[in-house]
Amino acid sequence: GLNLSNIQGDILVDDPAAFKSQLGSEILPLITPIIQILPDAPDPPATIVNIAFSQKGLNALGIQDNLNDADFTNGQLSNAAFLGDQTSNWEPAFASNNVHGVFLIESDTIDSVNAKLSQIQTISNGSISEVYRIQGQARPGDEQGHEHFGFLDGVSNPSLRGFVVPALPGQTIVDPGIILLGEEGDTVLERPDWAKDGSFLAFRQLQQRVPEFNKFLVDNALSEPGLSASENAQLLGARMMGRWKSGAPIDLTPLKDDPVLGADHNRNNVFNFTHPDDPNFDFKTNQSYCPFSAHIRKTNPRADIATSFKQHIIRGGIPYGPEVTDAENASNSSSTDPSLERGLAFVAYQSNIEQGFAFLQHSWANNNSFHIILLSDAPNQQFIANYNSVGEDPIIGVAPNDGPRSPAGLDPNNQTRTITINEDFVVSRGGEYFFSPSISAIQNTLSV
Ligand code: N7H
Repeated sequence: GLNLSNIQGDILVDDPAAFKSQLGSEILPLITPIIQILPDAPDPPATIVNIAFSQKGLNALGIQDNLNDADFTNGQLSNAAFLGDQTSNWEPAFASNNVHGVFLIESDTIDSVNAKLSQIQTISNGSISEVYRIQGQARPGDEQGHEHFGFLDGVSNPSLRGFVVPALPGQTIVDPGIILLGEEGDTVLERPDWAKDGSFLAFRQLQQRVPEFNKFLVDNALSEPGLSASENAQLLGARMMGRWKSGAPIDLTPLKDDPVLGADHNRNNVFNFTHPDDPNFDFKTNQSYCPFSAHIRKTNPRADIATSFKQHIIRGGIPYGPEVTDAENASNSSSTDPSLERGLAFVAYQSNIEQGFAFLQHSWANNNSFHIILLSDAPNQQFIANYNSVGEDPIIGVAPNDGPRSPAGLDPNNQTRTITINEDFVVSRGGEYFFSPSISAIQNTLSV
């Protein structure tokens, strides 16, 4: 399946007894196990239905067990300040902190998604109510698979050791317990038995201000000799991201895009920023290939950390909202019309939210100095260099008090220069933390 359309329906459980019995009988056969939902899964079904519950939702179902994840237990609203969010931008459904669960429905067409949704509505017969819905949609034509800024997404995700399919060249292999609870490598030992093979789903509605992003690239175009003004604007965007729009990593092709490389899954992750073949290249100081602040280097520092690390997530988001309109393009600004909001319906799976999504956002993306962050459980896992004043992630980073961001290293010819970014290109509209259970947990625990 291609799973180009997607609906996320956030629900409230109004009649727990009725819902639990429907969950165990008619809803259960519709649910796709989490292992088949992970992006690398070999044979995803044509229509995927995932169900996940917030802590409030587990409480509503009468589940007393503690899953031992403080971020999950407290909910995403309590984590908002830590993540750098302005809760004034949050969707009321998330800001009111009363979502019990979420259905994620994905398929090739919106018609099949809607058909599955009405099937669930018929089954539930009023036992649950929908409090919020986001409709994801792949972008049209050649932009399919690309997010709203125009970059190919879903290029790099870790693979689970011993699970799913063999890793691709350059793909990070992690212990399955980094993503699935109760598996080898889960850093939290006390989990209820039924939680095994479930995963925490961090959902975020991330608005993207596309005309503003494009204008920023033009206004701050780099000055690489031999490139046109528009190529220099694209170069800036690629250095902010760490990849070109095609997905080609700038660490392998620093000055121009290479769409063949971008599309080649056997090559597009074969890099780790170190360039061992070049004896004159010191990756601890030289940002000529990839800035330390680039989005993909901030969120997955690869060889910048001397040993393997646990701060990994599996992403499975999809764009939402319409294409940029001519009027928005002409004015270089996003419309305030809510029906024209666009962005990424961001989904990250991990077994430990504080070590996964929240760590990447808070301690790496939002952190001005990408250095000597002792990774919680292993004091020897340090960054090998002191990357001082690297600046925030230019895509998703948030500076203190939402002030200007100042990533360094974006200009390959003047690597200590910082480029000030006075506005946010990505605005968090909030979200929630959910637990996506295994099929047997639904069958034997959540529905009884
Ligand atoms: Fe990012 N983008 O399209 O601009 N991201 N991201 N992300 N991101 C990645 O490697 C994007 C966000 C990660 O292993 C690519 O698949 C956008 C958050 C991680 O090399 C692109 C938004 C967090 C990786 C984007 C957004 C992350 C990654 C390259 C918000 C975590 C893999 C394609 C609207 C806190 C890094 C790819 C690696 C890659 C974009 C959000 C994390 C193009 C638009 C909130 C771990």
